[in-house]
Amino acid sequence: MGLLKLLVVAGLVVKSTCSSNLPDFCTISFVESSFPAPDFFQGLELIAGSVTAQPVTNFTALPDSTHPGATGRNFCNVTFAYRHVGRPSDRVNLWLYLPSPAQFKNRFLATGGGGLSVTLGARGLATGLPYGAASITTDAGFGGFDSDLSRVILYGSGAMNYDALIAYSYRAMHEMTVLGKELTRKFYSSSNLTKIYSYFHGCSEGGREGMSQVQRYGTTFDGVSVGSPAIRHPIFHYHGPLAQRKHDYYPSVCELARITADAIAFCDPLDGKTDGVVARTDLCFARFNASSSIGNPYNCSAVPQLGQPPIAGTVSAKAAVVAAETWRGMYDSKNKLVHPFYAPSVDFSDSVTVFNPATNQLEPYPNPLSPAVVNLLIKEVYSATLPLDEVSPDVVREWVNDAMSKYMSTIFTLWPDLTPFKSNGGKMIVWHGEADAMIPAVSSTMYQDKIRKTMYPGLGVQQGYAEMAKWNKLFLVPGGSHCDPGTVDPLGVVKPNNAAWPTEVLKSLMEWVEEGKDFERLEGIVQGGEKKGEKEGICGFPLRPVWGSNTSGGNGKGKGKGKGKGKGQQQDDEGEELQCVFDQQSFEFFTPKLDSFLVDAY
Ligand SMILES: *[C@@H]1O[C@H](CO)[C@@H](O)[C@H](O)[C@H]1NC(C)=O
Ligand SMILES: *[C@@H]1O[C@H](CO)[C@@H](O)[C@H](O)[C@H]1NC(C)=O
Ligand SMILES: *[C@@H]1O[C@H](CO)[C@@H](O)[C@H](O)[C@H]1NC(C)=O
Ligand SMILES: *[C@@H]1O[C@H](CO)[C@@H](O)[C@H](O)[C@H]1NC(C)=O
Ligand SMILES: *[C@@H]1O[C@H](CO)[C@@H](O)[C@H](O)[C@H]1NC(C)=O
Ligand SMILES: *[C@@H]1O[C@H](CO)[C@@H](O)[C@H](O)[C@H]1NC(C)=O
Ligand SMILES: [Ca+2]
Repeated sequence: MGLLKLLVVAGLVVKSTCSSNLPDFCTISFVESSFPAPDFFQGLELIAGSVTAQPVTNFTALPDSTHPGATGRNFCNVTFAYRHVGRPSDRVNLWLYLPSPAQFKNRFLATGGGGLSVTLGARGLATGLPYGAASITTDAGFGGFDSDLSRVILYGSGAMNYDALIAYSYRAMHEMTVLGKELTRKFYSSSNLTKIYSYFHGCSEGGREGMSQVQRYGTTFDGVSVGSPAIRHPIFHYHGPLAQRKHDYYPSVCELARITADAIAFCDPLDGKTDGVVARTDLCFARFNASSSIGNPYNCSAVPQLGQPPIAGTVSAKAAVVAAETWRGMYDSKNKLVHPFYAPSVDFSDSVTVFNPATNQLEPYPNPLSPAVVNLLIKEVYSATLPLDEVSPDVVREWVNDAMSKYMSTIFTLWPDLTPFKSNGGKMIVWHGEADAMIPAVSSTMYQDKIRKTMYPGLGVQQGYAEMAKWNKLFLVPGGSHCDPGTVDPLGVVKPNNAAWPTEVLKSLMEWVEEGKDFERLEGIVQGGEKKGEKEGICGFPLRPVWGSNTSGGNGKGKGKGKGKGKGQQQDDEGEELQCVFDQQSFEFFTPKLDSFLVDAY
């Protein structure tokens, strides 16, 4: 705390010696004069003549899922490139938005990518604008900001480009951050005493990139915001298609959507508040039985992107079996868990089927990321196809085993000792939509628990988490989907979400880092319904949400322990309070053992 205070005080000595007129300093020569010294980062050399710099004025950053947007932004739009010594054809492009001195708030923001890309380009850079942060992104040397790992990972089938692999895994982010921080300091002629706070923000693959830095370079960031991290890369999306094949039934997305709707209707009130949001997927998993959907009607218009004609019918017993099998998680032939599960209230967007007009039948359609990752990283071949016939849970287990032995030190981002980050005073907020259909929320809870067990072995569960929350907090966002509060399901229906979403996670992080403003619940903004726009807290794991006293009748004052025995649905009453409670069964639900693996795989 003392150190933090000191840094905050130092941060007040904001002094800029350069002109505050944007066109005056947003020039190629001024940017070149702000370059890190040639020996600043050994092994890297800036590419002469690579700089571009253009002043941008009165720019509007549109609101995005994790920032509120901003108007009237003035910044210098800069790109430049560097190469690794000894690799003359190498070119890594960096791209920065450097706010005008008047708008710069002594903040640096590294941004991450998504899918197989390490950059979101302009969309990611805009994240820094509302916060007066110099923001930066890299193409990792993959050939431009619209390229990705799939274009460079293999020199040819069987010949892996390990430089690209390592760049993607962690190294490109690190180089970008170190160079970007120094350039930022020099660009604003900041004195050595001025604290420039350093942040990371990213979701999915971007979240993994942030985690890779926390695990490896504990002193580069003061604050890190990690959303739905893809830390178990390569991730596999085969549980849905395999469940369908096992029962030889390929339900339409329409039939599956009906089951999801039934699950949400059933599970919504279990959290004590009937608002269309399932805040307790653990209770939903334990109690909803897909059989209860059998016979319920569905009727959907065409889904052109899946080639599907209009379809109507009633939920079949086979569809119910397939749904239950999908939710169960992936089990191997010895009935051991290979892949974590999804809750019934999470939509089936990772389990869609496509209509084949040639056979007039629905067919399984694994998420294309799976064959891509398996072909490139496991089989090391350039191929777009991977027949589902070649896949089974036992095969998936062996892929994970192979991938672990091959990539544990690169793309698997699971190192559980974060002591250097903690010791350096780093703060981390991890957020994960509880209804994420791409990467199950349980992936983040399992990793969080691994950190807890590693770093606080002597403490009990709740005490361990309480200690860890001083620098590392995980929030499961009720109803939240993958990096986004709302979802568009495979039917093209935008799902309303009446829950809070952490739109301003960076604001919470910056206040925590810069002002020492600690918090238990992450501030979210209600996205829909009557309370749209209002602030609402999100519980920190392992505590779980319960609304009000959750007793029958639902008119309680909301002061109970959330253990009420009443039954029946409860309406959302004014005055019903959110409580965050520890629940042993819920905790166990979120920390399963993937016992298909002899090594502690997850
Ligand atoms: C800035 O942009 C807004 C709309 O985007 C416009 O209304 C305003 O006039 C602009 N201001 C200046 C100084 O150009
Ligand atoms: C920033 O510069 C890049 C590269 O020159 C360009 O593609 C992009 O359009 C610029 N962005 C803005 C907001 O001017
Ligand atoms: C700031 O730090 C750099 C590198 O340590 C040093 O070369 C420089 O003299 C310092 N400047 C001031 C004003 O202290
Ligand atoms: C679900 O309900 C069906 C029909 O009532 C029943 O046969 C089955 O055992 C139930 N499954 C579970 C897991 O309770
Ligand atoms: C499905 O919905 C359409 C449009 O609302 C309607 O015309 C049609 O009769 C419905 N089909 C069935 C089988 O209910
Ligand atoms: C809320 O009450 C219902 C009905 O008694 C119960 O089934 C459910 O478990 C309760 N939820 C919590 C979180 O305690
Ligand atoms: Ca609810």
